[in-house]
Order: sequence, then C-alpha cells, then structure tokens
Amino acid sequence: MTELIPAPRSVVAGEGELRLTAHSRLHAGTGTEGVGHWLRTVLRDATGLPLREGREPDDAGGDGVRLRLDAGLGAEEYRLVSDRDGVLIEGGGPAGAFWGAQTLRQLLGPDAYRRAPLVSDRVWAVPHLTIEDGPRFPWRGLMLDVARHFTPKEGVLRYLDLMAAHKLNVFHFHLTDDQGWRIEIERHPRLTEIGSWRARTKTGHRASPLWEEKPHGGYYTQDDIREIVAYAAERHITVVPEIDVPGHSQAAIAAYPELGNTDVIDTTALSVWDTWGINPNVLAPTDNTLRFYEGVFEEVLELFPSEFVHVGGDECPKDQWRRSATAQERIRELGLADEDELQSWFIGHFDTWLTARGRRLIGWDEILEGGLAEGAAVSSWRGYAGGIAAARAGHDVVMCPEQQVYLDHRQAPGPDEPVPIGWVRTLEDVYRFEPVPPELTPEEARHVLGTQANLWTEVMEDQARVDYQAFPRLAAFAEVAWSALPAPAERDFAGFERRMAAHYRRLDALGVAYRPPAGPLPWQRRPGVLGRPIDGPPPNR
Ligand code: TNX
Repeated sequence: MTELIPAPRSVVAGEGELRLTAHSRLHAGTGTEGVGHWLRTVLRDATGLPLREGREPDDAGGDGVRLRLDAGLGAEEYRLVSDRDGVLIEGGGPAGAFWGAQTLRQLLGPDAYRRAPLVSDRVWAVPHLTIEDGPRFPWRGLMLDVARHFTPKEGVLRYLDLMAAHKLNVFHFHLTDDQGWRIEIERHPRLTEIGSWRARTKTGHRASPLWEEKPHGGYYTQDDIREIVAYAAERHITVVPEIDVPGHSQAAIAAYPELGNTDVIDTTALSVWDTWGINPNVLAPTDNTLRFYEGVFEEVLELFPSEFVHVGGDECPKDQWRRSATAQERIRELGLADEDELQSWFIGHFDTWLTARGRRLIGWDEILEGGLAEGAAVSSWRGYAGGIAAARAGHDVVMCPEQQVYLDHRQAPGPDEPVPIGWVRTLEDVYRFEPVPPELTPEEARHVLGTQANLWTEVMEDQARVDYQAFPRLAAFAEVAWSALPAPAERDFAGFERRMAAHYRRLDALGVAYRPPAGPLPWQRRPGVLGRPIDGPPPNR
C-alpha cells in the first residue's frame, strides 16, 4: 500500500483514508514555515488544490495537513500520522519535518510529482497510518561532476529536487577538473573565460578513437551559485563544493600557465584538456600557487556556508614534481622525504587555512598518502581501505567505494549497455552495499559520517545520460543511506524491487530518464543481439 522508498523505520497501517479537498488547509507551525511553503507549492502545482493557510493548528479543518516540531525527536527524525483529524507531520527539526513532507508526497501517489494536474476532479487520498522514521547516516550524499560535462544550472536544481525526493542531504559539487573550470572567481576571471571551454571532447572512454569535434563548456556565475546553495538549503541539502588540487588542474593551468610546473614543461602550450584519464599536468608547489588558491577559496567560502570544503587531492601524478627543480627545492627546504610528503604538505596547507576559518577539509583518500592533515576527513573511493585506515586514525570518513557506488559504471553486462565503462554495478549490487565495513570496531565506525554515490560524467554527455546512470540505482543507494537495512546478504532485494514498481511511476511523473527495469532493453529486442557474449570490460581510465 505504501511502497515507500527509502523504507521508513516503521509503518502501522490504519483503516480508511484521508482525503485532501478544496477545503483542506495547510498549517505550518513555528519553525516549519519553510517546509510548509515548499509543500504547499509542490502540492498546489500537482493537485490544483488551494491548500489555504490554516491559522490555528486545528484549522487544518479535520482533512488538512499540519506541520510542527517535536523536540523529543532527533533533528532529521519525523512522525507522520494520517487519521480522521488530518495529516500531522512532526519533525525533530525543520529537516525532519521536510523529510516527513517528502513521505506525504509519496503517499499521495505518483501524480503528486507532476507540475500540473492531469484532471481537475480526481480524489487525493492518504491512507490512515502512523509512520516513525529517521535516517541511519547524517551524510547521505550525491556527487555530480559538472566539469567533464557541464550541467546547466536548471539541471543542477533538478538534481537537488531529485535528491530531496530520495531524502539525500549532501550535494558534493565537483566544480573543477582538467576538462573544465565551472565556477566564476571574480579575482581570477580567466579561470572561466579560458578554463570553462574546451575545443573538442573524446567520445566514450579514454581508449576510444573517436572525438566530438565541437566546443563544450559553460560555468556558473556567483549569483547562480548563491541560487543553487539557497535552493538546496530550502530542501535541507548542504552543498559541499570541490576545488580539486593539486592534480586534476589542467583547466586552471591553461588559464594561468604560471600555476603549472613551468620549469618542466611549457605550460603556455596547454589548453583545457579534451580527453580522459589521469593527467600529468599538476600544480606547482609554489607560494604563488598557494596565494592564488587561497584567493579562490576565499570566494568559495563566501558562497558556500558548508562546514566541509572538498579540496580533491586525488590522482596527482608526481612525475613533474620529480623533475622540477622548484619542487625539489621546496622538498629540501621543508625537510620532506619525497613527493608524497610534498602532496601532504600542499593539502596540509589548506587544512590549516580552512581550519583557521572555521571550516573542515575533506579530500579523496589519496590525501592519506604521506600523512593525513589533522582534522581532515576522507572520501574513501578506492574501496574501503582508505576509509578504514582513516577511521582507525580518528578521521571522519564518507564511504563512496567505486566498487559499489560509482554510478558512471555500467549497470548490466552486455554489449548494448550504452555506457562504455567496463565494470558492472547492478541495482542489486548497490542495494547490497554496506557503508560500514565489518573490520571497524563500533568506536571506529562512529567516524563513518555516511555514504555517497558519485556521478562522474566523462561518458554522460547530457541530462538523459546522467538520469540513465543515476536511476534506478540512486533509489537503492538512498535506501542504503537512510534505512537501517540488515547485513547485505539478508537484505530483501525482491521486496525492494516490488516497491520500485511504484517508485518507477513517481520517476515517470518527475520525468526521469531511468534505465528501464528488468528484461531486454528496447534496443536489445533485435534478433541475434540478446545473449551475445560480453567481450570483457573495456578499459576504464
Ligand atoms: C576516478 S574518483 C576519479 C575521477 C574519474 C572516475 C571515473 C576520483 C577521486 N577520481 O576523476 O572521473 O575515477 O570513474
């Protein structure tokens, strides 16, 4: 009946149903006004009902919706009661009330996700029931890479809505990479003037012989960013910006050649990168680079109020530093053992810098190599190992191992799956992903802040492709992040799939171009294609 995703902690069904009508009112108590505004807006659009303001708590009229806070609940917890008195949603904090409002939308049926009513006289009903609910993890993240392929602002706002519908609450915004710089920085205008466009793009994976010979690019102005951050906040989503250093920086070096290792290569000859893989052109460890990026981060901190700021730190080849007299001089001067320690020093600089400004640094698990900066947190992407080591050393961790939650990896074997990355991560693989590895003691496991699914976009050139890769797996991921599921082998995947039948109707109403469920895909119904053996995973990077 309820078919909720992610599954709530408990549902007690009643008898009968509550109907929302033209007389129904919506009352938002103190602290829930923002949630009330959001709920009224989406439900008015979908239903055409006016849902007028209820002045008193009881003025919901017996068939209306009331929102209020209950200090006895955790900040993100909520209780939803639907009975003869109406729908009452109580949240521990505004976020809890918001997640409860999301559940109400699911209970109203798929058409509650549309932006205009299909018919004017339909019945909008909520079954009588009581739901008690709250999240397993405080960090339920999604990373979107807007550097490899640019997602225009509207698409970002749309993904924030999709996250909210799945009770995800951290948007990791991968804003810079070798292939593009996507955030306006006022004091360094060439970052976007030059760094936000590339001349052409490799089609498919790195080894592909094909190119799309068209410029690709775009960026967000600072006002766009403010709007994105505010829109996310209305949905109780924190935006964590990522400025990737010292690797993945060719777009910045193309804009400002002095940022690169000028004593090793002619950095003025570099352009925004047009292919994929790990790039040798990394930042020079000079004072000039540090000052430049402090300037970048100053503007970033003004735009993003999040506690955490992501500095990347991944995939930084050390070859140029090995050959650079300047880098070697820095190693000597600082008394460092090697280039790995130079990377730690670089990250450590920004850790100190961010900490002094009341923020916390987070980086990919490579920041562990050569010593991890104190207070820093780790996004564990190369499996669990980095996360385990970090948690044992007392650092906070977000678990996002590529073996389970890299949504750019294909979701089925078969030569016709449209995305060329070799590894297969099925819907069931994601559903059986466990963010807390059994090796951790309960004490260490407390450092696992939560988990995150990552959408790298080398092979996703537009919104339809991003949707296809993200869904339905993001729904499974949301349940892993929110619901207290049993150990992987005991999880009821068949039950999840049954609930997904209802969830696909919601995704349809939202206009999500998900991968069609089960059975041969439409383009696989040609004779001779089905059952063809897989030729092994193509190279990834
Ligand atoms: C590794 S995950 C990367 C990304 C790629 C991704 C492709 C990480 C920190 N680095 O640059 O886009 O693999 O799956």
